[in-house]
Amino acid sequence: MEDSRIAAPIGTNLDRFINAKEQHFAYATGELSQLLRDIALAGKVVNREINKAGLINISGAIGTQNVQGEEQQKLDVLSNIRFIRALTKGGEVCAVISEEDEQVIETGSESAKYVVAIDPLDGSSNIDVNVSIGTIFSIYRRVSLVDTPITKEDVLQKGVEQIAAGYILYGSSTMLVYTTGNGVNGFTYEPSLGEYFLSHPNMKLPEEGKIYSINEGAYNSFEKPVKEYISHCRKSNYSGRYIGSLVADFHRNLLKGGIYIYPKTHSAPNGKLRLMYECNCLAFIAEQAGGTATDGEKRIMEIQPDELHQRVPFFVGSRKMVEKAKTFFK
Ligand code: P6P
Repeated sequence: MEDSRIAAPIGTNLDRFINAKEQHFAYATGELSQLLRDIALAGKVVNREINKAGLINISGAIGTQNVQGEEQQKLDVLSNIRFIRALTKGGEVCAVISEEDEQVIETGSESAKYVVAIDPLDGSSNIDVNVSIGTIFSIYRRVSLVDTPITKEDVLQKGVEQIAAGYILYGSSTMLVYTTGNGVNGFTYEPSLGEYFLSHPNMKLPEEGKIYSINEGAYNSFEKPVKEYISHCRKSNYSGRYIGSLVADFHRNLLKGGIYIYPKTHSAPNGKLRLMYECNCLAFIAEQAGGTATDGEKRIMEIQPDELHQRVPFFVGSRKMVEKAKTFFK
């Protein structure tokens, strides 16, 4: 239920909005607000580097692979450095799970109470072809006592334990969209002022839609229920829209209604997308905006992670579309 007291007028800057929200929640402390500011600031720096990528030699691959065995792009590594530095220097985070790092990054701030899971730059292979890309993040409260060593339980938490989640979309305009569990708000970045301004207050994911996003190139390796759902979409004259950049596809569906699917395939038997820093984050946003996220059978946010870079099949978007897709799995 959106708290009307914290509705803010379009044009409110991010800082003022965060302060206003903080004042309405007794339990909120300054640390979460400062952490959101730290993420937003790192996003400004990454945005600047992305926008000049074509001009200076930071495009393309660097000849190394990340823990996923994926070709690392220069901007992947740069973005990871920027976000890890911002999260470490901020002092509010005790541990970071990053797509770009095999192990948990302990910041050394054992007195900090937050854990962040982040994909610093998702879809980065699209950079060289000027397609929108994004940062995706989740924020958890640590489970163990402060000033004690980080535990496995601190970093492998279910999505329902998230206290905040969001993404930054580096597109035709750069947007920060996030939730702290009371609705979803979108901020558009104005580079000439270096500020994010509230442009999409109280975002709602339409419960029905006519867009389905899936890479049909892998059709032959889809499970039968997925093929049956695709047939349903085709018979319903839905539009196929697949940018190949998760944040861009998700954001369009959030605004217009639609479903994004990355199912199991022969090359990705558990799906391609990662639970901790892609699926849980967008599932939280989707649910807070009235949508749904599942692995085909279970609610994404109820899945207990057992490893940092765990992959899951992902169906997310308009509630009625996701529910319809689930009926084919029964
Ligand atoms: P495929 C990008 O690598 C990504 O993680 C998502 O942003 C995107 O939706 C998906 O993978 C594209 O994967 O296998 O369809 O090329």
